[in-house]
Amino acid sequence: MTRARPEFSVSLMCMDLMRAGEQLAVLNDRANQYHVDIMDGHFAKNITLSPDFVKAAHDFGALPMDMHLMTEHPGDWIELLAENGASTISVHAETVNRDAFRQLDRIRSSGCGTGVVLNPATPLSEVQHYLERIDLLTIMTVDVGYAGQPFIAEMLRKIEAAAELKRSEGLGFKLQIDGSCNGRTFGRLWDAGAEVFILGSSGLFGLDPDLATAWAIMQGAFSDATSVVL
Ligand code: S6P
Ligand code: MG
Repeated sequence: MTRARPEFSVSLMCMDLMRAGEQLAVLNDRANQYHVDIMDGHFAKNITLSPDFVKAAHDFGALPMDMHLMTEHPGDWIELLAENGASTISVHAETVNRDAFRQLDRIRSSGCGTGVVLNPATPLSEVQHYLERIDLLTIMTVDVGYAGQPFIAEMLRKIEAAAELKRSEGLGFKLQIDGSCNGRTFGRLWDAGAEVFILGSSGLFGLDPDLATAWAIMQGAFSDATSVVL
C-alpha cells in the first residue's frame, strides 16, 4: 500500500519571536501546518504561547493552526482559541479524561478539528474509546514543557501500535509526533508509521540562522533518513 506524503507542522514556540512575521512568511510556502504550544505553568512547568499570539499569527500565517493545550483546564480555552483562528484543538488525555466526550463535542461545535495528545508515560489504551472521534492523534516523544529535550525511544512501540490500530480499524485520524523530530529520528519515526512531524529547535530552527536554508537542510535530512523525496 502506498503511504500518504509526510506532513510537517512547525512549532512556533521555537521560532525567533522578534522576527515572527518574517519567519511565518518563509514557512507559509513550505510547511503544512503550524503547531502552537500553549502552557499555563501548571500542567507543564513553563509558560509559552497565548490566545493573543494565535490571533496575531493568524493574520500573518497562511496555514492551519493546531493548538497543543498543555493547561490544567483545557475547556477554559476552546471557544476563545476557535474565535482567534485555531483550526484544530489538541487536548491532553491526562487533562480531559474525566469528561473527554463533552470536551471533544465542544471542540467540534466550535468549528475546529479535534485532537488528543498522549504524554510519554500515558498508554494508548487511555484514548481507545474516542479514537473514532478525533482528527489528530499526537504522541509525545519528549516530556511536555521544553524544546531541545532528548528523544524517548520507547515511544516507537506506541507509534507502531497507533499506526496498526488506525490500519486495522480503518480510523481517520492523522498520526503526529511531537518532540525531537530531526535527522536522527526521522527514519525510525517514519518506519514506525508517523504521518505528521512537528519541527522545533532540533529539526528546523537550530539548523541554520536563515530559515529557508534550514528548511532545505531539514528536507535533505528527511529524504536521507527515509528515502522519501520531498
Ligand atoms: C514540548 C512542546 C513541543 C516542542 C518541540 C520542540 O512541550 O510540546 O511542541 O515545541 O518538541 O522541538 P524539539 O526539536 O526542540 O524537541
Ligand atoms: Mg507541542
